[in-house]
Order: sequence, then structure tokens, then C-alpha cells
Amino acid sequence: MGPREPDKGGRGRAIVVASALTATFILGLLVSRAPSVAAAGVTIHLYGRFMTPTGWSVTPGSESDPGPLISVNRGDHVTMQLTSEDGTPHIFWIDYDNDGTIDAGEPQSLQFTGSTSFTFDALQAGTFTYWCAIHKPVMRGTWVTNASDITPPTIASVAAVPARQAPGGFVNLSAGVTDDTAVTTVSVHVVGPALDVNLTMARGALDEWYLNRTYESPGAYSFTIWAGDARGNVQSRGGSFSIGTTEGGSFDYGPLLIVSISVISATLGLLIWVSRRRR
Ligand SMILES: [Cu+2]
Repeated sequence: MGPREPDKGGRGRAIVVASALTATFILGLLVSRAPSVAAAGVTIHLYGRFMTPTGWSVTPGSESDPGPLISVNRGDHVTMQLTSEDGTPHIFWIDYDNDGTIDAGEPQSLQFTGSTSFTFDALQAGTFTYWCAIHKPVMRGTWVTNASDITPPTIASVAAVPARQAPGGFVNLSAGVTDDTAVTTVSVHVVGPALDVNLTMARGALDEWYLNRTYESPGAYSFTIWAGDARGNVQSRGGSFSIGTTEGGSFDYGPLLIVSISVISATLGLLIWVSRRRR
């Protein structure tokens, strides 16, 4: 052992630790991106008046009828801050089913002559009319709740072919990935003997993504496929394969060996018994 040997080992360990930390960091990034698409808190300040100029506005003194188009995303937690600018009472209300009357479950404020606020979750996607319930059919506007993509891609199938391969041979990792909008990235994290890598998968036919490459070190390998959509929703699914040195594919010689030993032992025992009886 030369004096450099311990240093070499230390550097090797440092590289392993660095790789592990990098993998953890990338994994952390992928995981931490998932909740960022969750509902946002949205505050909308709306000014209203019945006396000229009649209508609604997001800035004081510039009301119009119809008022401004208001747009939020489904799942948003919406706070409406409402101010009456003409000293007359108003009630803000979104007519989800367009029947002209306030129904249970439709967002509505208390009656206000000064200022008020109320909150609701924009769970119903679509285009609606918002009103002042008191001054309808004036004091109206268009409300849009966008059907935002909050669901991650679906990884329907995962495969490693062949599941057992000789060192240096190709293993094709594949996954069927779909999304309600579009799958934008599919990567795979492969961990095996002396290997810990994040690799980009290529798009094959239609919804099929794959990574075909070789592995040198014999042993067990596990992999996790990560799929993301345009909104940053992420889904993962895992699998495994192995790299071995036997040519017999996945055949298990264990049970055959046990049976063989049993048969040989029994035969030997019988032979000994027979030979003793003859004496
Ligand atoms: Cu009003």
C-alpha cells in the first residue's frame, strides 16, 4: 500500500457522496415543484356604483357597464374586496347557472354601502355573468374561471427489457405516459452498483418514452421514471432489472439443485442399505 491509497479511497467516497447529494437535490427539485401548481390566493378589488357612471371597475372612479372581465384559475382562493362609490347598497354575486337568481353555492357578498370583503374557492370552471343583485339588469360583467391543469401525467406502464441482461448488453427502459394537456419531460433516475444517474428519456411512438443503454457492473438496478407536464405537475413510477454473468437468462437453478442432491442422497442411502443386507 502506497501513501496515496487512502487519499484515493477518500476521493472515491467524496465523489459518491457528491453524486448522492446531487441526486437528492434534483429529486428535491422535482418533488418541490409539484405543490407549486396548487391553488393560488387571488385578491380582486372591485368598485361599484349605480349612479352615473354606472357599473364596476378595478380602479376607483372609472366604472363601466359591463364592468371589467375578471379571470381566475380553478382552485384559486379568491378574496373579493368591494367598495360602493355612490353610497347606495350593492350585493356582488356570480350567477353560475345563469338563471338570474341567487342560488346556494353561488359566490355572493353581504350587502354593502361602504366596503366589504368575502372569500370563496373558484371550483366551478366556465364563463359566467357577475352582477349587483340589487341593481340587476345593470351593474354586470363577465367572470371566467379557467379549468387549469392540476393533475400530473399518468404513467400507465413501466418496463425493463430484458429484466436480466449480461454485462455490456442493452436494457431498454420504457414507460407509457399520458396527460390531459401535454407531457413535456420524462426522465429516469437509475441506481445500481457504482451507478447513480438522472437521464432524459426519448419519445418513441405516441405515448411511449424509452432509454436504451448498456450497463457494465453486475448486480441489481432500480429505476424511477419521472414525468412532468407543462404546468409542472410531476408523477413518478419505479421498476428494477439486473445485470448478471450467467448465460441462462432468468432460469433459477436453486430448486433443481435441491432436488438433485435429495435424489443422489436417497440413492446412496438405498445402495448402502442394500449392500449391508447382502453381507
Ligand atoms: Cu348595486
